[in-house]
Amino acid sequence: MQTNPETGETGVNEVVSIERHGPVALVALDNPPVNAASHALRTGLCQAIERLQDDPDIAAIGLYAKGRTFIAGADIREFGKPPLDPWLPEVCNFLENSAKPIACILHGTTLGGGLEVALSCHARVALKGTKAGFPEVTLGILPGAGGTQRAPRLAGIPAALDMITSGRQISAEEALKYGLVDRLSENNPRESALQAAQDLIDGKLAVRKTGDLDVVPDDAACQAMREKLARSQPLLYSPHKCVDAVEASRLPIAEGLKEERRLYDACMDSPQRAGLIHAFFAERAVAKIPEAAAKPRDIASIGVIGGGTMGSGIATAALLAGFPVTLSERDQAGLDRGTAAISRNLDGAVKRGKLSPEGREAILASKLVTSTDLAALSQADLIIEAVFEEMSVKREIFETLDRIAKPGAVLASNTSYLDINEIAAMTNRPEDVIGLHFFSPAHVMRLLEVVVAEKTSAETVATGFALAKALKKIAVRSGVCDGFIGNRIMTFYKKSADYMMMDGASPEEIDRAMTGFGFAMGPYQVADLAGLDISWAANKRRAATRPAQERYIPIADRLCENGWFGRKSGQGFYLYDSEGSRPNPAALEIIEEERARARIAPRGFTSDEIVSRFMTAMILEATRVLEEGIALRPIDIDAVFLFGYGFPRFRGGPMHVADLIGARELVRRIEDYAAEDSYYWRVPDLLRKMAESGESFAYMNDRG
Ligand code: 3H9
Repeated sequence: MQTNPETGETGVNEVVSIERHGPVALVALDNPPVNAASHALRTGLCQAIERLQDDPDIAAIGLYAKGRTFIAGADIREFGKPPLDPWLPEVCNFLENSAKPIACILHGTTLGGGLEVALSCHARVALKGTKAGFPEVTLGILPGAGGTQRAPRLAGIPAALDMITSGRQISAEEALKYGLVDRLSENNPRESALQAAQDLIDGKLAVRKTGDLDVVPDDAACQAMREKLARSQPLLYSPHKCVDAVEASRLPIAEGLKEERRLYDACMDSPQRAGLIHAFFAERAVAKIPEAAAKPRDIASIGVIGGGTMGSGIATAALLAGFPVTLSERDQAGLDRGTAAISRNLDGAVKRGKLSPEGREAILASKLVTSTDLAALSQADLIIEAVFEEMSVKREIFETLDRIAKPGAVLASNTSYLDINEIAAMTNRPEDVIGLHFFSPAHVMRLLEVVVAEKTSAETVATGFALAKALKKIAVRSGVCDGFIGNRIMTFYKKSADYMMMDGASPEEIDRAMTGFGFAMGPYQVADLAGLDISWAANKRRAATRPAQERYIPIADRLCENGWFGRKSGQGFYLYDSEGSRPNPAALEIIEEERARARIAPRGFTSDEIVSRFMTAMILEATRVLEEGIALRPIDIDAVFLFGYGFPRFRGGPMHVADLIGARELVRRIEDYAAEDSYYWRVPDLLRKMAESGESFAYMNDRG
């Protein structure tokens, strides 16, 4: 390999180089964007260290990374593929056994395998601002390159348990406090590496082999963590294995590493690992849109119209991200309600530690402006309408905005189902009009559906995505249809639950089956929380256009007729009081009455059947959404449900689940259910084609 005359670096391979400075050798890693420990990085690192072992001129090695971070973990893209030697655990052991002491410099986000590499070196220096952690548990695995054995040796079992089971990132200062690093530095990575290696030689930094250190066993801490996880994460697999692995650190290092490997392999084989890694990539894949190359417009100020739950939530999200916001309402009373809601939302942010009390005061004093006159929005760069879901109301607003908004302002509607093409046509600038569909509470939920109408310009779409990024939300591109991606699919699968309820399953049984599957809440708990009156209004609106063949279940409407709107009125499918919630006997009576009226002899449903029907319905409509081009790829639908609908992350999303079930089996189920209702249960063409060709949704993601 050649030496670069300018830097003095000798390349070992395309991502690793060596630079000599007297008795110090610097080994630099350069594998953008995050220096993931890919096969090339592992090979190059081992070759570099090996080359220096017998070099009589070298007394110590400084290991650092170029770019924004030290190694951010194993290369996740290699997971699930045949392993390529050397494995990261072997690399770590090799580093630990190096005859030449190695000082490692942590910077950026030193995560997972990156932290494990660091812990295998003989001394560690963290740059100020470094974040370190073991996020493996969030991917359904555990630190499998010695992290579960070396972290307890340096930081003790309680700290290691906390970090490894939570995936929490700690600061450089915390890492120092725990003993995971030996000192902090304010220098750059290369200079810090040079200094640290020289200090190893001069005895200013102690040379320690982590594997040689003793662990203080702590059975009580392990037991307490097991009990905590059994309560908080009963469905997850890997957190429990993390505890087993950390507990094994009481063994001699070689035996502990063997046990770690066994547990790591078990996690790797679990379907939860595949689901969680799919979710990791889903979060990032959604940004790859046809408009990605367009330049977003500058957004310096935001206007929000409507101070109800959604409008105040959107305003809060924008304020928390640092935008000045002008809130507009019809009258002063509306503005007062909106301002009070924003102020409560900010209180919540203070309580959750997301905002300081002074920050809250500063926002309310200088970032929020209110007005009953829409003209106050004339200078806003982006205006989001979040008023009553009625086309005539929207018309009034968008015609006014067309007159008063400055040229180039993005005009957005937060409508949940109305036609954005129709809204865009109310203006003379349809290219600036877009749907920005937030999820309630808008300052908390991460999903933002960016609804692209026929004439929306690429710059406007790119601006929607840029806004989402600024608000730390996950934007998913959706085409125009009733309910867009999420609500359209939800409206459909919710009917499958209603049919089961009518045919014999209780709301509680259905909710229990779906929370057992991993949903945060079951469909009737969600309905009660959202307010049954919302779907009651939608049902009434849709009644005129409801196809004659569609089976209609009037149970929720009957609850509403009694004034039972769910949680907010104290009862719905459940009764709510100070002791919590329990099934509402009056609702069960109404269910019985409706069954009798429809001459249905109720039958039992197992949890498996409930989950099967619910998931099949969800996948069925999701396939139609894909077929119609409303969603770009299957993975976009997964992201919508993961980040907007409480879909269990470890299951990866509905389309990931669909691939696990298989198209052929899904077709078989739909045809089976169609024997009772051939209107609702119809096989989408795409699914039938997939069943015939053997193609998967994952294949469509890869194809883009
Ligand atoms: C592990 O280490 C296992 C070991 O214990 C045991 C092994 C035996 N691999 O997030 P960003 C890509 S498990 C491959 O947008 P940010 C990412 O997909 C691993 N690719 O940037 C994206 O690509 P694209 C433990 C990765 O600044 C690009 O890099 N480590 C990896 O917002 C930029 O990412 C983790 O779980 C990876 N490890 O955030 C850390 N990481 O541009 C996972 C990122 O094509 N990573 N990419 O879409 C993160 O948390 C964030 O990416 C990070 C940067 C905080 C590093």
